[in-house]
Amino acid sequence: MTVQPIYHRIVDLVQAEGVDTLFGIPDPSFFGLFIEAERRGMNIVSPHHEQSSTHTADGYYRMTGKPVVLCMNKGPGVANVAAGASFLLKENVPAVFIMANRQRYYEQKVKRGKMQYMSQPPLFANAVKYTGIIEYPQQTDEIFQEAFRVAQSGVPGPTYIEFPLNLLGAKFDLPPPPPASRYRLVHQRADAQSLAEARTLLENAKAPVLLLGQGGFVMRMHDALAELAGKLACPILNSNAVEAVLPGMDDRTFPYSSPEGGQIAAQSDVVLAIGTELGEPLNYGKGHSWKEGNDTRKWIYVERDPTAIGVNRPIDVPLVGDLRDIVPQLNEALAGVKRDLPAGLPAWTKARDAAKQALVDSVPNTSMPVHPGQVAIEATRVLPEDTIMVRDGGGASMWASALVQFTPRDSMWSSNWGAIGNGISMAMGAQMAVGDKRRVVLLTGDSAFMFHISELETAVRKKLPIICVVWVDHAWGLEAASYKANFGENTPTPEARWSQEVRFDKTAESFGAHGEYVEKAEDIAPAVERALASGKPAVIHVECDPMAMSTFANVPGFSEFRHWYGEDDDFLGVPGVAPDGAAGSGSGY
Ligand SMILES: Cc1ncc(C[n+]2csc(CCOP(=O)(O)OP(=O)(O)O)c2C)c(N)n1
Ligand SMILES: [Mg+2]
Repeated sequence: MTVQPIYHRIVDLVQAEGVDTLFGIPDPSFFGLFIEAERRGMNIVSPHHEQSSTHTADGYYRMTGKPVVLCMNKGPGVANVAAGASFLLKENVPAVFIMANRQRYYEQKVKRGKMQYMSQPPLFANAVKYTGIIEYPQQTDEIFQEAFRVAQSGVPGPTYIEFPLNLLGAKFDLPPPPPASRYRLVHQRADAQSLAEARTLLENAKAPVLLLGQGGFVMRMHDALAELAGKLACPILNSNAVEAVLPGMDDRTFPYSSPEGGQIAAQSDVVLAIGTELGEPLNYGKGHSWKEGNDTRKWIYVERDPTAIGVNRPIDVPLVGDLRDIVPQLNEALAGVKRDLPAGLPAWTKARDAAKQALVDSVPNTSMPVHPGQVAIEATRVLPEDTIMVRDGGGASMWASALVQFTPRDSMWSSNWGAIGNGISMAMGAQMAVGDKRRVVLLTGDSAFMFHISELETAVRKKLPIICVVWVDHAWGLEAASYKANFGENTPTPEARWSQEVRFDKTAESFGAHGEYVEKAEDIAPAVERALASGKPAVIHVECDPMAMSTFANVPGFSEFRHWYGEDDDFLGVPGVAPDGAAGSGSGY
């Protein structure tokens, strides 16, 4: 045993969880930690705003399935990350925040004017699953272990450790920390009886369906899930969180929010739901497309959190546990089950592909002004097949989703929180996770891109060659559309539009990234190819038709999007349809 300072002990504790990266801005509370972490070969990633580090951590998590650790500077730094903590809670990211603060002495100090001091935990009261303040050095191990335990139990989410300055001098003389399996549940398997019931239901099902959420992808279970889908020989419905398709499952995967997806849901008699919270956008598994047959349809639900069972809808067979354990269990339980793909599958696949082709054909292919749909088609047709897709923004993001020209194996966006502005940072996190093995594309609206545009410097510094395709209408386009939908075509649209002067290609170049400026549709693909070849972070500024970007007309998926807020006919999540003539009846958000 050797005497070690507290910050070495903290590195030991996070390494016991397999963490290899720390996110945060340097600060006296963390100097010793960062120096020791870097000495041990860990990656330290400093953002230009605390909030954006949560999005980078999120992107990294979604491509590794491993918990993330963020170190926040006392006072204003911690306060700046409050929005990011909410984001991680809503997006189910197991993040451990190490929040610096001044000495605990200040907590009860009555005198006014405390510089960089605030009682911090109340800021996070609704955003973290656990708060531990290290009052005494000997509590360090147990508080860290509890933070990792809670972050990764049940629905994953953020936890909060307060690390006051008075601890910096603490020294330890302890054996190395134990592996995670000694202090928390690292495997959570389903019970044998429920597995047997699941097998019976699936074996006897006439029209089973596999309903996939983002969880299976985040947990890197692509291959085991593909094996399961193969055994079940059934269609796969992707929740709205997912645009990725399991390897080899292209012919049988459908978005839930599509005509074919709706038909598949309606005719199904057994649903196996994995990695989804069965939330509003899935109409709780009982409204909208599920309505038909709801009384007799059986549900098998793989879910870590026992308190989620039966909440959004009744569940016939709960498989409570970690999908990383349960999917292999299901594969084993289904050994010997022989099923044939449904006879109707080719017709659905054909209809799905024909609808996409019809959508492609409906996009005006004029050279100028560039139609937003054209950006999606031209930018994504030249990307490598294994590109990771990140989406951000309003209308741009919807066009991108509907018209992407390759089949992503991994995709991400703020599907639960419905936030914008996280794109650049999230793309960087995804790129960090895959190194130089795969490329990451960010398909984004211009306003969303501006939130954390300073992170282009981080992308350059950390050598993260993300490709950012920016739909530029110099506007909050979807909000302009919403003004019109609510107040008529000729309505004023206060603050929906901003400067025509902005040039993202030049901004990119000023940060040392690759920049492209495009005004004509035929120039998009060559610009993306040059960006890929540059090997640098790249920004492709595409000037888009501002008219096409400020209307809901023809925005793909918009009519389905209106159903995303709960059960059928709900209006903004409130039971009941919109009152006649109510503001907002023209738009569902
Ligand atoms: C953090 C956050 N702020 C605001 C919104 C509401 N919002 C959704 S889309 C949108 C407009 C986005 O504009 P842009 O990124 O330029 O995309 P466009 O619609 O122009 O394609 C806004 C303000 C949100 N979802 N999240
Ligand atoms: Mg815009």
